[in-house]
Amino acid sequence: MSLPPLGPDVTQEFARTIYGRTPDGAKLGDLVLQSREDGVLAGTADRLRHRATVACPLGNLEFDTLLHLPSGNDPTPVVVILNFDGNDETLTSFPYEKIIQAGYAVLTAHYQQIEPDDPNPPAPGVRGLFPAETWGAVAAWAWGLSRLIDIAATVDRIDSTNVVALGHSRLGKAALWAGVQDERITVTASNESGCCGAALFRHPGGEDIEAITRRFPHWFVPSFAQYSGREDELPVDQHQLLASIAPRHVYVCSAEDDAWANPEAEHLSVEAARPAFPPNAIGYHLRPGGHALLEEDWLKILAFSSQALSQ
Ligand code: GTR
Repeated sequence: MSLPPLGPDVTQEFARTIYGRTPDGAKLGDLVLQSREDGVLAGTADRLRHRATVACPLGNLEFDTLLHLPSGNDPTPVVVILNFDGNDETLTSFPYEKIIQAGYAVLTAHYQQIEPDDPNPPAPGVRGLFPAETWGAVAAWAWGLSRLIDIAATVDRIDSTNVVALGHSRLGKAALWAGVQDERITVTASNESGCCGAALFRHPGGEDIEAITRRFPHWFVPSFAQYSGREDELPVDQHQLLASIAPRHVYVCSAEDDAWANPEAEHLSVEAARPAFPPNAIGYHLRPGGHALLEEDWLKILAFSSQALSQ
């Protein structure tokens, strides 16, 4: 396998070929508190729900956020993460108690409130609110992570200089693209992000460009599909995406039974990117089991992040 070399910044090349450019020019407008509850174990955290309005060039995007904030006066680092099934579902799927114990706030929103995951969406998402941009849904979700950081920056008890951007699977792809573009992200973490995430295109196995662009044409710029079956001709590969985040921190998670996300290609990508990073600034784990964001993944990501943030 011969990989394109690490070297000059190839962010523009990733934007042109795969994701599209994530535009600037949106401003957080209203952030309206909907409710405040005792969250997790009573007394250890607050749970706040907000309705956010972001002014975009062609109109407003509105979405709901859910924030878990450890009690106390000390500013805490924050994990920003888009979720798959709505904010309330995270109350059972995210290990909030352990996350709070580890000293992190978590700010989340439902990814489809940012951009529908649909090649022919019934109603447009944020991509319909910017004129004349060509960007795929992955780039739109990355935009959503950046808006969560804008929101986190308005909360006194959040240390918004210490931001972990995390995503699972398709949202892991979005977390990586956000990590490349938004320098406020201290640690970028992708969980089983696979093809167009952390995995090398040039290491065969799992999902490939033909499969991903056939099933999910809306995730990328339309011209990306021309590389179906022509992985070797792509001007970039994903170790360069990881390296574009350096010298900031990156953590990649794989699962042994998740062949579709090609754990070996994710690991090789991390190793190929490693020379771009300061010592210990890129981390990786491979755990047993299949495709899911488990408590074990969270805890390993947070352990890595705590070490990174203390440097
Ligand atoms: C799969 C897709 C992957 C991955 C996954 C997910 O169907 O082929 O690229 O993103 O969905 O998001 O769960």
